[in-house]
Amino acid sequence: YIPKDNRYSYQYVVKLIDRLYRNQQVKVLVVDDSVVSRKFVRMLLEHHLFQVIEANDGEAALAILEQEDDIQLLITDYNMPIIDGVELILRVREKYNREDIAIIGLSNDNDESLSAKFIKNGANDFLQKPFVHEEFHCRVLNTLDSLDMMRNLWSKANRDYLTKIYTRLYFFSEHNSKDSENALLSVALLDLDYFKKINDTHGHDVGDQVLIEFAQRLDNAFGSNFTVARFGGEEFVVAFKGLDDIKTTTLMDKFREQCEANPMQTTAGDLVVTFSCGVATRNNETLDQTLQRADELLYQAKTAGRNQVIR
Ligand code: GH3
Ligand code: MG
Ligand code: MG
Ligand code: MG
Repeated sequence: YIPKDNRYSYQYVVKLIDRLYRNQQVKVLVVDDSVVSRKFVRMLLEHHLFQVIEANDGEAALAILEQEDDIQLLITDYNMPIIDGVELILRVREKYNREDIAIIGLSNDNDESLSAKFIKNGANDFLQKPFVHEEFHCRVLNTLDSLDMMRNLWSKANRDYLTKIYTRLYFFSEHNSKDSENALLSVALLDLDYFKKINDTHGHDVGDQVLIEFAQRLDNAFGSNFTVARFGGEEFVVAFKGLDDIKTTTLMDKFREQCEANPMQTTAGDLVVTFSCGVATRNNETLDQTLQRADELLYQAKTAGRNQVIR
């Protein structure tokens, strides 16, 4: 697989070998109405160990995308019956962002504006047929590299580095959209009680252990049905979609009791950690305003003696 041509840099070859290992896990969907073209692209891809899936038209491609999870790259021809490659890309991009799937357009059409058309409508790259094999491989490699980079950046932005639960950014991107404005939503804002004392008494590292353990407990309790995020320092937030403040408070209070009853195991020994919580339901207002009200209730819970949930 290593190009014999010495014009390829050492770095390129290293990159190529590294990719060959990973390519075996990468699914590529090849869409072309011509069997010959499809088989040719398949052959090039399989030469680099990719998993290849074929579709002979746009509709079939859309159906495969529905069924197969995690197709990383879509390579599509332009001229096809019913829907052409550009139309296909438009439809794919309605559902899949650039961090979900990468797209390369192919065509032997002489239309000079075709590459711009493909790229403007959501393709990452375009190749004019016939092409040199090495160019095909270089472009596939570059496209997948940028997909990896994008996915990497997204997961860094969405997951908190210390606790691994969602970030505040993710929380807002999930629940701050216009179309979710009228849906029933309650938020619970949690703040650990006397957390500074844990840091001061046992050190920052033990404080970190508590944060990790607490985040894990919260995520285990609510993460599979609701959005659980770290809001900042030792503050956490849960979005209870479809629940009113009464149901939310009941759930949160049960969790509070469990927390109090189960000390956390740390390198400084078992520690009982409690939290205070404010619960508010969205009521014709922005998410910020709901959180503001939850924060006021949280403050009330603190002044009323901590270790309680107030709605
Ligand atoms: P209260 O019951 O009123 O909430 O008191 P508290 O001590 O929990 O509140 P305070 O806001 O005074 O302290 C929060 C502390 O959390 C201060 C900060 O140093 C610490 N903290 C914030 N982020 C981290 C972190 O990532 N790791 C550790 N170990 N500590 C953190
Ligand atoms: Mg065609
Ligand atoms: Mg705090
Ligand atoms: Mg606190």
